[in-house]
Amino acid sequence: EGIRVAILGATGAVGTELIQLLEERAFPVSQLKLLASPRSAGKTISFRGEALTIEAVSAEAFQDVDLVLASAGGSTSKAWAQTIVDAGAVLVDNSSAFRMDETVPLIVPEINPQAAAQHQGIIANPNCTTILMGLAIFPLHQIQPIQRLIVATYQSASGAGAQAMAEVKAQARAILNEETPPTDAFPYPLAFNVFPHNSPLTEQGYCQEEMKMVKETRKIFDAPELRISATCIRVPVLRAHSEAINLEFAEPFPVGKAKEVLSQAPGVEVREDWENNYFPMPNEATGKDEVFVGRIRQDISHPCGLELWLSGDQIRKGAALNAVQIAELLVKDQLLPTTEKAVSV
Ligand code: A2P
Ligand code: 11C
Repeated sequence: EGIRVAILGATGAVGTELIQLLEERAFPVSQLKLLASPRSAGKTISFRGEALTIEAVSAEAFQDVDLVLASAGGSTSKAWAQTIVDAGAVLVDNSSAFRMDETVPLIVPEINPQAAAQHQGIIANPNCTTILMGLAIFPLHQIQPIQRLIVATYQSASGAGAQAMAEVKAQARAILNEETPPTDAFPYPLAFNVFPHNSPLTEQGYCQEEMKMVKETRKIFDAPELRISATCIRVPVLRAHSEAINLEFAEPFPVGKAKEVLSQAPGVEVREDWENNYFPMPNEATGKDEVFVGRIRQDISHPCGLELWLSGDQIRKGAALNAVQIAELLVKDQLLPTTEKAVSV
């Protein structure tokens, strides 16, 4: 009894975290299949003290599986989604492939868990920057609808995958040794540098990462007209993203009220010590489940404006943890094919 789970992209930055989270959170796994590219076939990864062998992804691998957690890139998800659904499994997909598809719920469990019930075999996990921002601003949006939102991100290397994380370290070593830094995963050296997110640019001059923050937030909040402008920047941090957010409301939003609301918001921890100028930092958010929010202050340029700052682990709440929480929601609400067997989390 339990859920038969497959992880597609099991060797990646998010995939390895998914495996750990299933174990840590005691997800009711009855069988775990680890899938990746043929390059990884035969390697082993430990789960609950047992060494599991990685298989190359194939159609047969999805037979007798109830739930697939995928984080192997958009093209891999697109290539296998129909096979997974036809095999009767539910796909929780971390890629951008299906997020804006009208038939696919896009879910942050603290924000729109109700949308899961509409699934037709695929549920999408939002982009990391969208998830982290959503957790911090949705509780405020529920008190007073946000009129306009300006955000700048400070995104870690982990968003570009495990190889990119290794590359930043190699770049730092090379630069310290006065050698040429490698640039295979990234277009430019990230160590000792920052650069605008290198996803393809759209006609309006925003990159795709920035447009994901716009479109995905509107979909998750069910606020299709919400005015959002984002600037996404890569910084030489290994695995937690930070964001500077400016919110505009129709009426002033008292800072004290915002702090009170956020201190009770699920998945959020307010962390600010104004006397010591101590606020959220990515190195302290690393490995944590919460999104840390601080520097909550009145915008001096607008009476109805609020400023805030956050840091959150990109691989955990920004990706793997949110996906596992979606899986837990599917079990709780009996939205998986096998949940008639009454498994509880
Ligand atoms: P592999 O390690 O065999 O290449 P990251 O986001 O950290 O770069 O990880 C990407 C994940 O997606 C890895 O587990 C990688 O497996 C997997 N992957 C990449 N391309 C494919 C593919 N064509 N088929 C299956 N898995 C893939
Ligand atoms: C980054 N968020 O930090 C991106 C990568 O749509 O899932 C993940 C892209 C996505 O670069």
